[in-house]
Amino acid sequence: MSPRIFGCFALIVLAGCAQMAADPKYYRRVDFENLTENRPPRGWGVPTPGFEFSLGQGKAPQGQGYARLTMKNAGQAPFGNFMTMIPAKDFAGKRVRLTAWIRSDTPNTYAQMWLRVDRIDGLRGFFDNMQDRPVKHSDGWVEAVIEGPVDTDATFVAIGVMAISAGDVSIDDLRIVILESEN
Ligand SMILES: [Ca+2]
Repeated sequence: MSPRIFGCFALIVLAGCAQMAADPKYYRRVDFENLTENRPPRGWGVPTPGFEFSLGQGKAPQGQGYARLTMKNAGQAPFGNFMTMIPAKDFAGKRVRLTAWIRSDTPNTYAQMWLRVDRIDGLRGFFDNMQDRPVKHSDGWVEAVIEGPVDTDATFVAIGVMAISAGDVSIDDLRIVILESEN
């Protein structure tokens, strides 16, 4: 994804993350329960041509609802992305842990969660996109975890889930926990 797309998306997201369900254990949580429209929760988006967001209902890792990132038009992008950007001011200088249930719904498609720390002046902080441990179709639902440091000069923490190699993935119960500083 180009920096320009990320930049535009940040403007959309600034006010949006408050819509994630309140839970004292989590800084943010989105569990896809009690949603009725096939569009991303407020503050989230699918900025990838050829991919769409929809709601799944039924047997889910958490509750009855989950999210689906679905490829509608093949060949428009090498991967699809469901993502948001969270202002980092509340937890700069600490560690963050992102957890979610993810599943590849299509053979030869990988589901990969990711987290990227953006710093001032375009500098890049911690980044993990599960390149070394993609979730395969045969794995079923997998609880993915990414944990890393948030720099003291961090501006945003971008998080998301990708469908790699043109296919569909499902997502449920994204949770963010802020951990104490390493120091
Ligand atoms: Ca759920």
